[in-house]
Amino acid sequence: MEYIQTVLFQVPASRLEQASETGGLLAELDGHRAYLKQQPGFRDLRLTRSINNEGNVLIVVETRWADDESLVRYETAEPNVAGIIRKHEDLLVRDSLQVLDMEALRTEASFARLESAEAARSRLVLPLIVPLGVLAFALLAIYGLSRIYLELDKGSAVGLATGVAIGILLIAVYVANNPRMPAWQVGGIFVVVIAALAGGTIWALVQEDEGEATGEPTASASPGASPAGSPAAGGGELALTLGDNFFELAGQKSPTLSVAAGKEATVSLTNTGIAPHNMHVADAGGQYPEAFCNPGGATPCSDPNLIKAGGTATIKINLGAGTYDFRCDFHPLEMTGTLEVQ
Ligand SMILES: [Cu+2]
Repeated sequence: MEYIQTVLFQVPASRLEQASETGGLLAELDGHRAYLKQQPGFRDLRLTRSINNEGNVLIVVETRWADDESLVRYETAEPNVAGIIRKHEDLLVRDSLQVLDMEALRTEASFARLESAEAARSRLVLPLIVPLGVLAFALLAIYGLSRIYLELDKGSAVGLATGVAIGILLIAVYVANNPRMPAWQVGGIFVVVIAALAGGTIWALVQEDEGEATGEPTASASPGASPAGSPAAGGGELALTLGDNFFELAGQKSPTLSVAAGKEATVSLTNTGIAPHNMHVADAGGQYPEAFCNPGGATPCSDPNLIKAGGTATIKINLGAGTYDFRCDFHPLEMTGTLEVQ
């Protein structure tokens, strides 16, 4: 820290010329510079003057020192500024001499140190925070969106995906047209997007939990509810399990299910897997007129036509005698079975 000695004194304007002449006070102070420069810890000498209200010239002599020992050593030995001025006391306004020792709180050098410390901090923190933030955002987006899509039926999922795509497009168009976006707008967009993602993810997780809670009792109840595997001759209830990715009837995968002809049979379905499934019966020619079936459509279809993980559904079958294929529309190649109507 810097130490400063400030010596103030006043000279009547009428005597200024006398002070300025060769060998005068001001000349002697100028000459003192050479001596000061040789003193340890000396940094700077400044002489300033101004005229005050009484018409006197106020002169300020400032010497700057690297430490207080240097200043004290200088002050306590001759020659020094105060001593030189006292020799010319007859020139001065009476009692106008003042000597102040001051300690600098802040100097340009210390400001520069403060700033560079701040800059170093931000140089260290920014390259860490930005990639970590982007990574966290990407993970949230991937995890959140996948959870949300799993909870939605097909139509809503397509709607949401379209909405997300349009949203990204709108933001991109806006940013392209406003290259100098203020920071609060950038931050605002991020906050809204992250809030929507987090909200959607929480909603999806809650839905999932509820699905599990309601799914479990039904899943354990269904095996007892019907004599699985036996033909429902009287149009009674049958139960079929939907796993990842197979139909199962009494421990048999890709099973053959039998129902009576010309009567409505209701088959209850339980999704014990993680993926969504459904059940879609082909027409007599082995064709699926709809790629994705609808209850009440051309051929029998589970209601709902998307059975979430842990969810249950029913399918009503009322067909003429014959053998029909059925499948899951989500996994049409691997997830199939045969329906015998007798
Ligand atoms: Cu499936």
